[in-house]
Amino acid sequence: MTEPRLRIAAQKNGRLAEPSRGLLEQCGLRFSHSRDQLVCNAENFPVDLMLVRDDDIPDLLAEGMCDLGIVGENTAGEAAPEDRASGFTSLLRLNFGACRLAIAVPGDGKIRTIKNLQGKRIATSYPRLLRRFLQENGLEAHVVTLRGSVEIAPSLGNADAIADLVSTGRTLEANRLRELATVLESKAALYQGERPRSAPVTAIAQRLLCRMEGVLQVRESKYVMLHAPLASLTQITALLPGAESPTVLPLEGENDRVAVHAVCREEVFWEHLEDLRAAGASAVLVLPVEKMLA
Ligand code: PRT
Ligand code: ZN
Repeated sequence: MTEPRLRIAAQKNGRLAEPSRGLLEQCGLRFSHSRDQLVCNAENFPVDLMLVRDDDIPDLLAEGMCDLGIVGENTAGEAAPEDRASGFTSLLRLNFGACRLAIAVPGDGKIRTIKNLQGKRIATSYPRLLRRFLQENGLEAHVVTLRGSVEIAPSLGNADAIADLVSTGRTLEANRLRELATVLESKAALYQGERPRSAPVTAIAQRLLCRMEGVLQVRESKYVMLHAPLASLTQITALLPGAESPTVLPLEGENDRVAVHAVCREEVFWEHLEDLRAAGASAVLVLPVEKMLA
């Protein structure tokens, strides 16, 4: 009998391709080099990585052709704008692929507020998310669905406004477009198909999810060690950013000072250290955390 394996779909080429694979590698998965293949097998973990177009991932999840998928919330949201019976659910928001689906209009035009969109033509590759936004705002507009090059539609006279993905805003600027409203803030996320799967595959998914959560947490986490006067212990532990129940240890030969060790789950800035010192802390050490398993 073949060993059960978990199938994960990720983008083959494009903005999410490298970070998706990178995240899996940070979870300890090692892939064979065959980058051009449709499926890449992890050598040291029961995972097969399916490399596909990002737009195909929602369907692959819904049809049960993969168990997990990494895709932008914009793509998943467009496939299932009403959050109902989509065949997949979000498990974890990831820390890459950030962008927003924004409505933009010609900078010198008459459309100044979203109310002015009433009756206008809006070009987009995200018709379902856009229609939901218009409906929520009590607007009726003509949605023009385009597959690409949405940003040039206004200058070609094909639309009065657009709804497109924006990250730096440079593309809008280059096309003399001004952002008017945000339809959706998006990041890449890990999704799970809702089809039932075997217990061993579920267990593999759970193991991977734990590692992924650990990887995401570790990025900001620091291990902080310091010496604190007993008298200001409460004050000092309160100053540790994002720390839960620090460890307090006696210091050899000292009755009025203790050592404090804590995992800080938020970024530790110089300002935090200065505040700690002002509160009486000394010998402050901040160490990186390499791995974490909650
Ligand atoms: O071939 P395949 O279908 O897999 O790829 P694709 O061409 O559909 O997708 P790709 O690789 O361009 O984007 C994949 C995902 O990356 C998107 O679905 C988003 O979730 C995310 N993402 C993050 C972005 C951007 N940022 C982004 N800036 N996707 C597209 N853009 C576009 C933007 O619309 C503009 O045209 O990139 C251009 C530059 O943006 P600015 O604002 O920096 O100028
Ligand atoms: Zn795509």
